[in-house]
Amino acid sequence: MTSPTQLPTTAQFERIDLDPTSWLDYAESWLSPDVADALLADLLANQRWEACNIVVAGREIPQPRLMAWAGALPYRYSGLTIEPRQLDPTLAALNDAISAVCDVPFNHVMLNRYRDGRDRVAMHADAERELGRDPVIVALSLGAERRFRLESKDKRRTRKQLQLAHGSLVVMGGACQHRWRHEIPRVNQLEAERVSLTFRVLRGPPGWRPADWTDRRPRPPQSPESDPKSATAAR
Ligand SMILES: O=C(O)CCC(=O)C(=O)O
Repeated sequence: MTSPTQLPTTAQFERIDLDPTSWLDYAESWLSPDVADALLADLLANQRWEACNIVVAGREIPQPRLMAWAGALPYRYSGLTIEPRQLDPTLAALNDAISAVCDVPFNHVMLNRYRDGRDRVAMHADAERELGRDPVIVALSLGAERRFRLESKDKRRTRKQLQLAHGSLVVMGGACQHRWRHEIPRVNQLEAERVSLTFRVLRGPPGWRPADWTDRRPRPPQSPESDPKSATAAR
């Protein structure tokens, strides 16, 4: 188990603005290489990694990666309801440290294991109602460096990308889940494994929704530097 005392409770973030309302914060070296190596070995050896199916266009297909879900509540996405396991001491220590770093009381962790470059996650947004409006979601990356690609949902389809380093944290914030999608694309000739842990605040069980939820996002406040065409296209 990774000792909680080895986990920093602050991080040096670089801010990457995606649009006037959506941003990423990236900390390339949140964990030292030694701590990141030990944590990766611990997670590979001690977590129960599951192959889960999702439903796409009415057909059940295997997800191209292994995963697990930890916290108190089940999570439902893409036709899959995944039952939770308890946060074990390693996951609880990480959850506490990353909650302190971001000043957000995370309560659930999704674990993804990309066995090699063929494993991936397709373009999607984590916009389930149970996460509430504008959820902050943080990913800790361990192991092989992989490309993180984002694409805006408006008709411009603006693209951004960054490489996620071993021991790094990336925070998706603001309207990121409502205005952008993200993916970890397949890469050729990569044999090394990668594990990512994404920390989320789940506000209720599957089907829960905030009292003020509407399926359309209110128009963002206009700022002098915002581009009016982009604000219109994003609605
Ligand atoms: O592996 C990652 O860094 C991203 C995972 C992801 O997109 C997700 O859990 O929603």
